[in-house]
Amino acid sequence: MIIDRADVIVTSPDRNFVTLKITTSDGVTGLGDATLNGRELAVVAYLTEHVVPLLIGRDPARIEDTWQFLYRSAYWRRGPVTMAAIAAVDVALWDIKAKVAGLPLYQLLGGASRTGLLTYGHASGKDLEELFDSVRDHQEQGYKAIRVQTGVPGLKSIYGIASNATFDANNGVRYDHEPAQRGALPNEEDWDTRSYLRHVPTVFEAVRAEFGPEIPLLHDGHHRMTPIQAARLGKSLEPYDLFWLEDVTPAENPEALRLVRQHTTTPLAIGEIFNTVWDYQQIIREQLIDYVRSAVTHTGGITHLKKVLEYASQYQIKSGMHGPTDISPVGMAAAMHLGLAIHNFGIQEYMKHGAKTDEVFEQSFTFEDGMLHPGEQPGIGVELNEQAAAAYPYAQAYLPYNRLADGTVHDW
Ligand code: CS2
Ligand code: MG
Repeated sequence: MIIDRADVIVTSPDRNFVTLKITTSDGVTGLGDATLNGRELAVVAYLTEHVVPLLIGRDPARIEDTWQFLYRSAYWRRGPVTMAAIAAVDVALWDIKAKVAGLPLYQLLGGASRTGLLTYGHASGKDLEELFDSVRDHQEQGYKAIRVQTGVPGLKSIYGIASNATFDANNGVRYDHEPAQRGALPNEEDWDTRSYLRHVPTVFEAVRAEFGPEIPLLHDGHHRMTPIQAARLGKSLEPYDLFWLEDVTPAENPEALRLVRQHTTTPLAIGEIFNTVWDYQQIIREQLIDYVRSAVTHTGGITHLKKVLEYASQYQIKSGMHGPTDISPVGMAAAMHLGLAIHNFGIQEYMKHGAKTDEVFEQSFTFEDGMLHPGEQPGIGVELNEQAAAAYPYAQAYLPYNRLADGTVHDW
């Protein structure tokens, strides 16, 4: 059996997705997610022009060898585009190997280490009333853990608030916060860290008063604070016992987390914009994080993220895989198979996709009683309806960016 063909399929049901479909000479197919939000076409070009020609004729069973070949023969290593392209090939080959074995993928990764995957959903509101409604709505959907994002008085639009812009963009269907907005240019948003730092602790105080001490609560600082501001936020949120505080400060500077650790015991999650184990070496070795946030889609696939998580397990650091809507159902399924098999699973992010996306990606994974499960279908358990996909052509979309009151560009 050899790799006979590889197709790069771009579709935009509720948002843009890039999927690699590998087909073997025996007609077995495998899917891999290569969606890089707001830069989708860069990965399409990398795959189409530079990777697909190298795959034809290869033995699909040699996954590790193919990974090393694509990583080392490129000479130019790492980075979001390269590692999303390699991830798509990797997951598609694991999908094929599991189908050939007639087993759900998690069985090839060591079998199930748990009955299901604790999951968190995104509750948000520009004010407390809207936020409380959103928390209740997610609890009714079955979520046992809730990420809380809130509007900040004085700021027009802010990351993570579903009611901001997404309503109209989806024909009036309320849809979880979809950060990438369709259009020729990125939206500009405003930001002020001091008003945010004053406001967020009051919101968590109110949420705990309303919903009690047990429910696991998470918050995403979304890369916006300086190290000392991040330390202050972590400390001010300690009374509210967060499950984690995510991306408190831009991840490029691992030293920053030492200062944060000095001041707070609030658990820290980092890594959704990381692409390789080398991004994690220092912060894992120095015990500066508690959760690895990488997604399979952005970290070189199952082959590489499994190595990151095995390294993390030596430091009792757990997984907290990235699972927003810009990770396709293929990427989500891959994350679930890995999450079910590894020992150091922590929690899985899960933003539900829209109806059009569910039409394009036929999924066998389940979400019951707040737990995800990849299902028992051979492979990863997701198939692509190419006819439906063709009905939704690519639509340019960008993530927003921030400017401070004085016009300075700031982390979004
Ligand atoms: C976020 C994402 O879910 C999260 O934790 O950080 O929504 C992120 O903004 C998007 O994935 C960017 O594409
Ligand atoms: Mg995040």
